[in-house]
Amino acid sequence: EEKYIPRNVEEKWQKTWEENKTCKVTEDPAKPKYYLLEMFPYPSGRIHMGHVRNYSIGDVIGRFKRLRGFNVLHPMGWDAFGMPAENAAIQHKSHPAKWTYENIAYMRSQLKKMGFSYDWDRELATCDLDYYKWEQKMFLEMYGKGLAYKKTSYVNWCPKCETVLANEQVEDGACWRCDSEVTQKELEQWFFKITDYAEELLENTGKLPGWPERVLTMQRNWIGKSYGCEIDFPVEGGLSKIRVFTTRQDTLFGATFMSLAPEHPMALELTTPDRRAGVEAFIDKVKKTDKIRRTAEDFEKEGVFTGSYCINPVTNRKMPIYLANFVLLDYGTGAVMAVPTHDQRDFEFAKKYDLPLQVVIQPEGETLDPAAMTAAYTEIGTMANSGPFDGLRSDEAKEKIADYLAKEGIGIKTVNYRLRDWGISRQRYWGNPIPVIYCDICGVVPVPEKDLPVVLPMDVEFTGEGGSPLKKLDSFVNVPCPHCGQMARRETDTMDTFVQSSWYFLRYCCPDFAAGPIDKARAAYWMSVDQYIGGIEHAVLHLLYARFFTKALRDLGYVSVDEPFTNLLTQGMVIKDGAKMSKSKGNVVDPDALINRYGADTARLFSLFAAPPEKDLDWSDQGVDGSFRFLSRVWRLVCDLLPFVGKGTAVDPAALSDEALALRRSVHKTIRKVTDDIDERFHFNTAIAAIMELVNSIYAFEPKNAPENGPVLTEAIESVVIMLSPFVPHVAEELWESLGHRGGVESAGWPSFDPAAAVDAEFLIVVQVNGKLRGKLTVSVDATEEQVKAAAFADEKVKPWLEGKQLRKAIYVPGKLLNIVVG
Ligand code: ANZ
Ligand code: ZN
Repeated sequence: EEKYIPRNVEEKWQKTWEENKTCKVTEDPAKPKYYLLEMFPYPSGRIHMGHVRNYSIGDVIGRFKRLRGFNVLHPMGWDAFGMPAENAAIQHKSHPAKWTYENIAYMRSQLKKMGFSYDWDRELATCDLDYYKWEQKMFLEMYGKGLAYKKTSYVNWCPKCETVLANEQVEDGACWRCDSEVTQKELEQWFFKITDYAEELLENTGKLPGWPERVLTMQRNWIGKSYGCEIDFPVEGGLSKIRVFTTRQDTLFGATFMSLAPEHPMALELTTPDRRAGVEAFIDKVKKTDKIRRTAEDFEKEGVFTGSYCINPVTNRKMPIYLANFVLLDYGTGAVMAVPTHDQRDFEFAKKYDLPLQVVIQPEGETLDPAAMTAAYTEIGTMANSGPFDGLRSDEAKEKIADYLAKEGIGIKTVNYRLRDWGISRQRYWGNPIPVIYCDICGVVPVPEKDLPVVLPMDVEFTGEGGSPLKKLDSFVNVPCPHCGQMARRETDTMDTFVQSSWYFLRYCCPDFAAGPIDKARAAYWMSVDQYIGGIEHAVLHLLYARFFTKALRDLGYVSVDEPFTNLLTQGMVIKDGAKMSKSKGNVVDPDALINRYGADTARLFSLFAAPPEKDLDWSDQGVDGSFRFLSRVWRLVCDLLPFVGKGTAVDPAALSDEALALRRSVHKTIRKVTDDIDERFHFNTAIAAIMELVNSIYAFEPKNAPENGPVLTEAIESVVIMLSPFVPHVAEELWESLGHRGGVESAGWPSFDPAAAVDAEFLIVVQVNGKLRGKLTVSVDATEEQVKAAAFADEKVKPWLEGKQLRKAIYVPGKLLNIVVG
């Protein structure tokens, strides 16, 4: 063909790949495996540029590894349960299943148009019965091991939507969907005991060198391990004690009041009758505030006095007991010994309610006056007003005070984690039913394995009111107790969609396995994922849940690895006009339009060339155009070369002209650079730039029609085509075929780098001054006359003969001789 018409080329090759199942893989023990995974999309309706970028990055790696002889598992599927399907159903009077599967069909066709090298035989959607039924089985096994359990907890609740909201769905205290005021509601919820794995999850962050440090740090902070003490404070005039958790037992002598979470179980019993009304009103108010806001640094600290006191166990000082909005029930013990001189929140609180200040840590060479303090002193210093510990450095006193408390029976050393158990109950329809039944007689009864799966019924109504429609479906709710046969009620909550994304990478290993969720042998062959690619927004939740699930499934005997993802790449965003592409900003570029105008190869090339994967990609129409022009240029080059290439035999370096040697040198230097850039750094942009340069060198090379140059030109252009194939697979296949090959680029293998061919050739230049040999220079063959002269004038042996003389002329015989004439 004369002209590069992407549509023709792309349709042809996509059809060929589909028919031949080019990317289908099996567990071939003879080949090294490579498991490549990109985070699967939510089937929202259409793919966006973020997907194009994410999946193009993955596809380069996948195709590259295939060319290098790896058995590459590169699957794709759909994270298909979730809220938007339900909202769409309410809006369009449709069904979430219909909406979801239609979206999947369209988005699948879009991904196919991009030419991604997926093994489509392994495709799955998490809303497929054949997927979620296995999750129910695993849930029940986790329940059996105590890893899934039920407890009441406070949740964000929208009274209008009648549903629990995740913290991310609460915007300024209001429901993201209907804008009603969000309240806190006590609800029975199912939890996964991720806290059982807190220590291993934390420790293993040190064993993931292939993860970005930023993500590991975020996970460590999320797990939030603190070392400290639990200390008991006797309540004045009673038998009860208040237990606090502190990481700063060195400040114990400075604790002047007590702050409890408003939801603390002792709150009301500590409240004196005269204060009851005020305290109850305060508790009510705080319960309505979401926790993220409550703990924000700039959130106004507020509290209320209960009327009771406790006793500081080391100073015997009376401490008023307050309820404070910034103390959370579910961290530590829900009670804080307040040290206003050394904790900023306590300081602000004490100032507001005029509570006493006692300094117990003095800065180096200074004596703080509590009355003059404008902020808490939170650094290390010298202990003061602390009895036997005075004069010690505060960090050393920590250990000594902990020992002292233990000896006196006042406190114990503890470790505390910020990580909470994972609440998975959602009062929603479009999700995986939690397979339990509630019986008035037998209590919580797991659905017996023989009765699995609990099928999500299709015949429900979507009114948008009154919470989950499952609740109103009698045929679903009313079931006999599997234990005693009495009528009982089925759980109507479904699982958080993060549960499905916590093990989909395991199901990809064996998507057709009918005997259980995971075929151990096949999973053992593929796991762990060698390269995982996705957005940084999943740094904690998804990536932590998936790590937890892998460990839990390991302990249930399903997998043999400890960690799911060996290497993680977090790609940057796609931005346009300085902002993330989004509908609300109106700066969206639609992939379909791009493909129709330029073709998938251009879309891929641009998104790979414009920035390295981790960086944000700045959209540029000229950049897209440039990518298209480059591909056209390669196309033309191949057409131009067709008469001269493929005719000769192997390259014989001894028979080559200097120009041919130079071209060959460029070829092999480029192979080396592109290989390193792709394999080690994922610097696709610089790899592409190097290929572009090589294309320029081939254009410039002459004479193209000399028969002896055929082999070098063939090697050069074939290398270009193979090296381009991971980036722009369709056009590369087409050019490969037109160069006379059958069987696809992949069968060619990645070009190998010949170090000998890449070595810069050098010449020995003889330097004469006034006809006499005065020096010898070694210079690169590429050196210009100017460079040779400069080197000669700077040469230590030559220099003395030029000193104090007038330069008359310098005659250069390229590659041989420089004659300098001085007078
Ligand atoms: C006394 C103290 C004095 C504290 C001082 C700090 C500085 P991390 O490091 O995050 O674990 N705390 C304990 N439980 C709390 C709760 N449920 N809600 C809010 N705050 C709570 O934080 C531990 C510190 O956070 C503890 O140490 C406690 O305040 C507070 F100069 O105790 B500290
Ligand atoms: Zn029963």
